[in-house]
Amino acid sequence: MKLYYSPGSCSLAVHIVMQETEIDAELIRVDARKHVIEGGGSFYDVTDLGYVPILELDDGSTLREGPVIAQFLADQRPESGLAPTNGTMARYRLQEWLNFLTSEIHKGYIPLLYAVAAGKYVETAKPKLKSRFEWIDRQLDGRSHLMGDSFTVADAYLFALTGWGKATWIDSVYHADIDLTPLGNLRSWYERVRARPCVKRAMDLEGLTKAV
Ligand SMILES: N[C@@H](CCC(=O)N[C@@H](CS)C(=O)NCC(=O)O)C(=O)O
Repeated sequence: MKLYYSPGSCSLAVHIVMQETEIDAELIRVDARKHVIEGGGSFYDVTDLGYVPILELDDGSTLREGPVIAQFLADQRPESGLAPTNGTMARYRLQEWLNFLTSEIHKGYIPLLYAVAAGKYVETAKPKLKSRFEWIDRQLDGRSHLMGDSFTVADAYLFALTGWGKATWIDSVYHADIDLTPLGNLRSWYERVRARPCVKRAMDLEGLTKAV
């Protein structure tokens, strides 16, 4: 298998899941802005959509969309507990989180990340994204992870997306102008996830670890 990724982007979530499941895949770095594969080649030859993450399976076919790839990997190692069994209510709860993260948070960042081009739209997009993060912060009250006691692929996804915000406790590569500092539950959760050996390994491999 091959994972096409771009450091610190949403593909970090899939990379974390890969480390957690101990699934072996070749990591292929992509410049997601230029759509160029490290070492040469156009990323458009891999996917005409031009975005990471892309998982190439051993038969040469590709799977796209981060939340789907993450669930696919988790289902290869059900014993990891990273995703509840298919068909259970808990699985739909996980998908509820993943869909929320992909539509309300991931894509909510876009106008902030492209602030100059986005112009005034930022003024409405930013409070909405902030309020979504505040909502997540409330969900994390008294909970160690999004789904309850254990780490799932939804935590991996939120971890990657939180990394695009601003706070002293975040290892950011993208710096969207959204201050997550006041969100104490989010911070505790972030630090808990950040301390997982597999998360650390994925971050080290992507060169994201803060120098201390
Ligand atoms: N719907 C896709 C979106 C992936 C996505 O937005 N990837 C970004 C990095 S976070 C990217 O590669 N952008 C480059 C581009 O769209 O040209 C998913 O959820 O996996």
